[in-house]
Amino acid sequence: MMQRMHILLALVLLFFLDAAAALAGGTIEGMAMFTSTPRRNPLIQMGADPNCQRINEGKKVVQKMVDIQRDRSIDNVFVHVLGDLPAGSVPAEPVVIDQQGCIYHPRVSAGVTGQTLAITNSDPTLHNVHTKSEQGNGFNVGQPKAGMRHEHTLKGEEVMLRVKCDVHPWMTGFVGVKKNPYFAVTREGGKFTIENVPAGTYTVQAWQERLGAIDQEVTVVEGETVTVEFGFGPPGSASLDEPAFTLPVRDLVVPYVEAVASER
Ligand SMILES: [Cu+2]
Repeated sequence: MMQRMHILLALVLLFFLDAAAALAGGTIEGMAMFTSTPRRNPLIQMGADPNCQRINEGKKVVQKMVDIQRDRSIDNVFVHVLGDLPAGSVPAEPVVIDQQGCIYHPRVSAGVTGQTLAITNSDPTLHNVHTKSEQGNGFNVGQPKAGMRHEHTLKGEEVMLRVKCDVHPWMTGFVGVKKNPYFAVTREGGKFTIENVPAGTYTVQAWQERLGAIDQEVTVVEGETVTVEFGFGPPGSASLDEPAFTLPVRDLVVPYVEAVASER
């Protein structure tokens, strides 16, 4: 009798676990690709700060305005689901941007409102972290030593919050700030995954600092994975009128994949 009860209980438990999994929604995964002829990203001249130059001795540091890979996939693209979605809980772990070699790592990151954005300095030189925001995400902090850390609680939604350094004009970073957790940044071959999305039809947007933003309609089915590919053309061809970050045209030279491959 007792044994039968146990089996029954186990079955009931299994039923509820199944139901919980089903309520977890669906998954959106995919890639960001460059569909045109890649151009070489410009090299950064760090002569303005001998410390930065010394840290990067013997290295060629590239301004990765388009973080294109050999297979033309694009990393550091911010992908997010548009519309009103449930906020969910705020992750305890911060979004971390490290200043290393006088560059922001990662160049593009993302977090939810209420989450901590931590900026750390791994360089033995002065950085001045400066953001401008009308959504409460503005701050301006000097970090003269390695090991320093500044924390900011992300306040309002913002696509995108730009991070700059007043000492080193080439330093550029972006943070996507959203109220809900349905976003990702493409990594390791332009790939992204957004999990536990409530079933429904959405507009999903992929944002790239120079190539603009692309919207695609996506239908998420409970318990299933939908795949979406974002194909970016050259600057100016996507829906964003102006690139968020502009360098002089003379810096954008040398077409072809070989050039892209050689800087990696
Ligand atoms: Cu700096």
